[in-house]
Amino acid sequence: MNDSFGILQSLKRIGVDPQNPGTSTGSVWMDSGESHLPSYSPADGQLIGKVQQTSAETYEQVITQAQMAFETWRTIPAPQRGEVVREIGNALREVKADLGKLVSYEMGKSYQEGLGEVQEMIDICDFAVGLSRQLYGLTMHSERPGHRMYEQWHPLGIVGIISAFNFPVAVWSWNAAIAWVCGDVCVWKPSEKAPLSGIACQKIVSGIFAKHGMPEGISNLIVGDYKVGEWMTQDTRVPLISATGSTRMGKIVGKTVAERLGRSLLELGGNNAIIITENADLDMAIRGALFGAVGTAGQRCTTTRRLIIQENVYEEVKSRLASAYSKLVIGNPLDEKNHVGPLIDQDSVKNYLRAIEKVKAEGGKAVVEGGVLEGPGFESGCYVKPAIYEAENHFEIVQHETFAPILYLIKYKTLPEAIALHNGVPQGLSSAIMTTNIREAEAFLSAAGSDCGIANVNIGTSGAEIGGAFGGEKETGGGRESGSDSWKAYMRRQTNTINYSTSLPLAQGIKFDI
Ligand code: UN1
Repeated sequence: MNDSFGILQSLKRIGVDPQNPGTSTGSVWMDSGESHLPSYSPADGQLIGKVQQTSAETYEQVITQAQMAFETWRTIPAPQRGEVVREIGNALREVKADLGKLVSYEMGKSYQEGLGEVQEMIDICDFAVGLSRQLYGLTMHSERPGHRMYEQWHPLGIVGIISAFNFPVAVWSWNAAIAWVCGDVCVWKPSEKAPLSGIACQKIVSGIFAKHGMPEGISNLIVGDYKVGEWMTQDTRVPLISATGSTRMGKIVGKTVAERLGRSLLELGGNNAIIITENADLDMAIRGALFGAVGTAGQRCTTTRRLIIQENVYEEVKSRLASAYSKLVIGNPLDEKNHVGPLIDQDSVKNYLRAIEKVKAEGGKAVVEGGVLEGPGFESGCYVKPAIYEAENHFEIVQHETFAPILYLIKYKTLPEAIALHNGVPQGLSSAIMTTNIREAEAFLSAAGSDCGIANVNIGTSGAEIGGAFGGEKETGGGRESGSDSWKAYMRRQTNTINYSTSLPLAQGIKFDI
């Protein structure tokens, strides 16, 4: 391959071979006998490498090893588990440039965003290290004399992680770093659209576990399509499935896991909006909307898809956005002069084109017309123009998440109307209001305001920090990952009552004398 950006060197430094097994319990990589999944870069259409898919048999071996590893890992004090995660964070610091480049090349986001994604991994490791000394339970006052009551949090077991192509490494790390300090072991199925990034992470962490003399099976990798995912979602030996992806996928995963009364943590589609009021600082509003809508080529679950704009500033916002869009440079994501890279693949380009056709058929008007780019530099066929359409919130296409840089402009008169439009979609991930008016800001954040899991003031919808709980309501699935007390999803709670008296009084004052 033509390697002007030094990808081969980066792969080599991380230890990723162009032809890799995809099934691993850590240092051990298994030959499954299955076919290889090719990974093409959307940046230039070239084949980066191939990853062998997991077979039913090697899946069994992974789960058996993970169960065994759990028996050891859960007995290691949490702060010592944190120590291992600290070193994982340090290893990531060392490979940040190489891993960031691989993510950028395999997935198509800009190199800056690739680095940002690895930074999120480092940050969550730091967070998890601190957390390893803070897995607090409450103490309660027993109603009985001579009794003590408290709760403690125990590890769950195997955590199955299904991640999406758009954050091919960070979302795994939000789950894995937290799960590990909690005493769980992880089985990760990375997106089949970015399997090499998964291989790279497994190579990076397995060395650290081995160095600490930890058993094989604390970090496991399986590769394949939905069928491989299904083995995990149906498997009662996997008490928690954390899945990130489309709402369609989440409904299937949620149902399958619920049928066996397992737990699922779902982080699904968003249809995120920014309300721009007449009191907004428009410089900030334009900047926030621009990055929110075109960053990662519109392929974040937190991407800004709708702008709900007060009528007095509508025309100004529209024309300033159009002028900002005209300055966007689209091209190879590894070239730092470019702002916008490609979509993940040609199917995604088709979805983008279908959405544009649809919004126009429903009466939408182009402010910045979309289209597919052709010619030198765009050979992969995955580069599209970020587009803007004036639309109405009830349009069928506006109600859907299209994973592409398409922004819809919607006009409003009053704030209650704006909030109703804002909440009038099936998804509920991220949201923002741009205003310098404290009444408007607080109304948006109130119980009667945004119905999303994330609600911001004067910043865009994307780019959440790892310290907060990440996730959303309604069709976004309800799960929370990453910061705050999200760790509780990865543990089981146990209430303990201890009688240190010499009698056995019953609760609720019940007498049972014989
Ligand atoms: C995702 O798109 O699945 O808030 C995650 C953000 C990033 C994470 C996005 N920190 O945009």
